[in-house]
Amino acid sequence: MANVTVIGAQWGDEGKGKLVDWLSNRADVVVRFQGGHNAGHTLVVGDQTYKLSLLPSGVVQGKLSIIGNGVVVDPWHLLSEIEKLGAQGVNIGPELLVLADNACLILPWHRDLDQAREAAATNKIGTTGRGIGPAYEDKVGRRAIRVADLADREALEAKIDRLLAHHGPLRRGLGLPEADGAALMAELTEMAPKILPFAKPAWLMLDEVVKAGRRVLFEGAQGALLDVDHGTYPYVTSSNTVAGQAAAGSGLGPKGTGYVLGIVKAYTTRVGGGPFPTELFDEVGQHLGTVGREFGVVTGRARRCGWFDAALVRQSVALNGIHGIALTKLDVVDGLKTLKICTGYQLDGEEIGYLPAGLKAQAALTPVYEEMEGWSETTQGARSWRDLPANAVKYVRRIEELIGAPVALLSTSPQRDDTILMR
Ligand code: 2SA
Ligand code: MG
Repeated sequence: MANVTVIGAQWGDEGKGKLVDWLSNRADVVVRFQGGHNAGHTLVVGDQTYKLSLLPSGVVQGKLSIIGNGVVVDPWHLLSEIEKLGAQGVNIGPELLVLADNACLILPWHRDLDQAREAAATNKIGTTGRGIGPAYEDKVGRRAIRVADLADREALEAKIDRLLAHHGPLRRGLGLPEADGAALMAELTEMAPKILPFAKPAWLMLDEVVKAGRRVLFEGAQGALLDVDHGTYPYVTSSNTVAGQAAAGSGLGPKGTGYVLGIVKAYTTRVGGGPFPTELFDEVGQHLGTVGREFGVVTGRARRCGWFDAALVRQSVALNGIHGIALTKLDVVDGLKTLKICTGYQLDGEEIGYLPAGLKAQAALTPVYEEMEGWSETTQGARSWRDLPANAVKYVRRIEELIGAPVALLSTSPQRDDTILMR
């Protein structure tokens, strides 16, 4: 299969950026299909570190990069990210970057709502505060401003009126200052000429690209357990993050999404609120957070850490139709005496092998663990299977068995070349 879809198989931050960068070599086009600048993808190439939130990771390798219709786009953020990468020597013009003309915009009003709601909430989602949820609400509510509207003053004016009618009362309810439609219009008019050169029918370009036999890499953001349908709702992001969204969020049909590569961290993390059955509050959890440098790329928040949850990843393998996984950050568990893997949960005296949908049930789960012996050698930077300690090999093999998917790639450091091709 020529095309590859890369998705996070846990709660995000599995190391997708690095793998997408590595796979970009073999692709002609890289496509983002959901989320927005809530994503944080870190790429380390030699002595350069690139932190991307909205741009597809393929831009760093000079690959044609598409921001698909499924993405919510903060155009001001996009321009600043382009500028930041320019300063690092990566020049991004309309020949390299395509923005779907039917993608919806994130406006400053969305960010205001997101942040004010989080501040007021008792059960906080722990969003990135970037306006993602409110922007998707307006999309589904058929009120959103889309990229193509930027070329149409009349459409913009009508949409701003429509948005004002909706946002006015919401803002008042949250004690936010009155929304200023004229100011928004002025900001949009000023920004439009900088964004419009990137705007194209992305679905048509993709259709042509695929017909010409070129290879597409789909870059997922967040993770399957943050999916608005399949994740730990309501502690989720507001988009579908599962592999199926690659088709709808890009405009290429389902047959185009190709090989589904799930990115899986050798332990579990999540940032923000919500259930996390294998979360650790002891020194092992601290070890994972410190050694794994588990801090949000976008917000700098410390991520919650815990043992590998095979039940959760097994669920993800099913939800995404995962063909194989890339296992990342194995070196972070180097040196731990004992490793625990969660194989299922105890709920009301019964064992279940999946995360149930009910909030109460999710909170009441007790993980069932299997213990394995750790290893003292370092696996960091290993470039061959043979370099791994026997117990590390056992750990990886056991993970494969429990999740029901093969490990296709093993990533042994953030560096591009520290990647072992397993099969
Ligand atoms: P939002 O902002 O509405 O999407 O937040 C809703 C939930 O989704 C989670 N979320 C994420 N989880 C992990 N990584 C993400 N990206 C950044 C990163 C996050 C950061 O790579 O580190 O810097 O904090 C991401 N984006 C959204 C979020 O924590 C909420 O639980
Ligand atoms: Mg991330």
